[in-house]
Amino acid sequence: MKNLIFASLLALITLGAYAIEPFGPVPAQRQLDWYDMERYAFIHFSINTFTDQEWGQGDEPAELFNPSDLDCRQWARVCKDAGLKGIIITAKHHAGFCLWPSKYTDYSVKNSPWKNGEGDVLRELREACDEYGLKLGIYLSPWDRNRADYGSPSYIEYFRNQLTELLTEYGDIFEVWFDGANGGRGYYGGANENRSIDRSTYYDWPGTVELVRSLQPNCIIWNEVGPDVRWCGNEQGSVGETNWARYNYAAHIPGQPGNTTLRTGEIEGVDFVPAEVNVSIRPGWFYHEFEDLKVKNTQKLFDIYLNSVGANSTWLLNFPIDTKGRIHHNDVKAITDFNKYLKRVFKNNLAENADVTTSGDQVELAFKKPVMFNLVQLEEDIRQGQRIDEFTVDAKIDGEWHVIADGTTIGNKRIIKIDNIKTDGIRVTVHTAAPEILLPNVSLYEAPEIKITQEKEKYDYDRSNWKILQPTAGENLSAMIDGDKSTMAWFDEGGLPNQIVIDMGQSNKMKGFRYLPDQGDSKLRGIITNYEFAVSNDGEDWTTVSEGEFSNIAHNPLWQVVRFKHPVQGRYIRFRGIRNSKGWGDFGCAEIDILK
Ligand code: FUL
Repeated sequence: MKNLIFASLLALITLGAYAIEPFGPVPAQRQLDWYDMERYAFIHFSINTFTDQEWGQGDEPAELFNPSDLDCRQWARVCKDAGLKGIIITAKHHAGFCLWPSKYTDYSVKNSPWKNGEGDVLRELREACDEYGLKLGIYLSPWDRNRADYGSPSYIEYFRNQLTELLTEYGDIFEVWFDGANGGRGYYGGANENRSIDRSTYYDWPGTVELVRSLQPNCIIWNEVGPDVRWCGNEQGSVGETNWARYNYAAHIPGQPGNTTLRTGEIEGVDFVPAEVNVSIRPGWFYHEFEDLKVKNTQKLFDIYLNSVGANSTWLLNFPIDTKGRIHHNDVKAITDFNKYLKRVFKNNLAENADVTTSGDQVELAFKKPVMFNLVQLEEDIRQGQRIDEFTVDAKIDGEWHVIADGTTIGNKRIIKIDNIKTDGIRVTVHTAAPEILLPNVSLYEAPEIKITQEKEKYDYDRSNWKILQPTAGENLSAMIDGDKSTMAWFDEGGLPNQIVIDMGQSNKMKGFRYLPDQGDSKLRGIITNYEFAVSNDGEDWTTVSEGEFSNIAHNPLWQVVRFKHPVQGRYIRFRGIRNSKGWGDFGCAEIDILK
């Protein structure tokens, strides 16, 4: 018979009173503090903001960094008003440009026209965060496309010197974010070549972890697989339905393709490494004017909330800073509307006045009069380990129990959305392998319906007469122009480079093109990262109008929009894939489109 302990709805019982033994790995205080933050902001701002890119190459001149009206206080005010508890800023993104005047490089704000090179974005943000009572965190990209020595040991020293600057000169830092991305090619001080590093050894992460611990022991270290917090495995805004904070930190290397444990954690894990959900309020991480109308709405943001905070994670929500140096007013409106909605949803805990009884592995709530709800919130006390591996929620309808929700893990907080239901009572049954059953706190809410206007995908030209001339063999070829984002064309004959050639049936003016990669769950099939785009009037003589890279497409497989320097005219288009995200030979295309 297991001991039964119920962290009561009515009285706050501290674990201390029960002397519960730890079960499995337990969180450090810094991780509990981090869970409590629930929602905090990411800020993407760098040289890329001024070049309209997601990833800079590292050779963009520092002179381009010139916000006309930078205002970190606006960022802090927006975040504070929206209930966000901190801000993590891209102090250095992959292009290597530094938002603070680092003494270890010239590639920083000190060589930009902004404030005549006297400015320091980190300093201004620190002050703004202090003024608004927000915590400050730092994103420092390990991959650096500017540095000539990237790939050799001296770069690690450079990286750690910069980290030391950031952790000693800008006050308390609540989280450091070491992005795992490495796309190979870069400027690298003029070498302009491909550089791959051995992810398991090159960065010597244990050394960097030790450095952070010695400088700021309370700082959370985010790296793809931990040690304090792990990535949730995608950039779309959700973690797995099963989500353990238990994880085997030492068994994983950042950047392993197809690492599904990022989403689920590991029941057998010996380390406490919860997942964090990072997602942008717009499709991209950096600001692009063409995304001004693509800001996520309340419905989308609420879904993400349920799949992050409501799924035993926290939510790191990105705001791209625009060229003025501000959060765009559309994004401000979106987060403000969402926060208002969230407040309405969680205003009344409908379980508050219920009669609560517990027995064995069950907690039962009886209502004085029937209660209508559509959200069930369960909270596990995780201080001595995350224990529950299965739960069921039943509702009493006409005197009989019916299952209304079930699942696996609960963790810090689990919120389950169900259809509206009116009932006299509910019961929650849990299972754990631990010797004591720690019943979860139970709350119920009713989320008001959100009116959504479905945005329809728009195509500038009618594509119904387009003829696919190449490839001639492959799967579902017409899917690339069928307007259905969920279907895709796929071919691999001959390997990459390989191409799509289309006859549009008439000569069109083109300002650019768009490519949508595979939208399937596996996100593995033929995602093109490097391309060439050419046009022709006769299908024989071709002019290349654009070539380049689709940055971050593997993790964020969105529409890739390419605008040509000048509009071009032609009847035939040729989209050539040079490389894909796996280094394999296949080519996938959910849609291909041109811009008028
Ligand atoms: C990714 C990066 O490559 C993106 O540019 C962005 O910073 C995102 C948060 O992480 O891996």
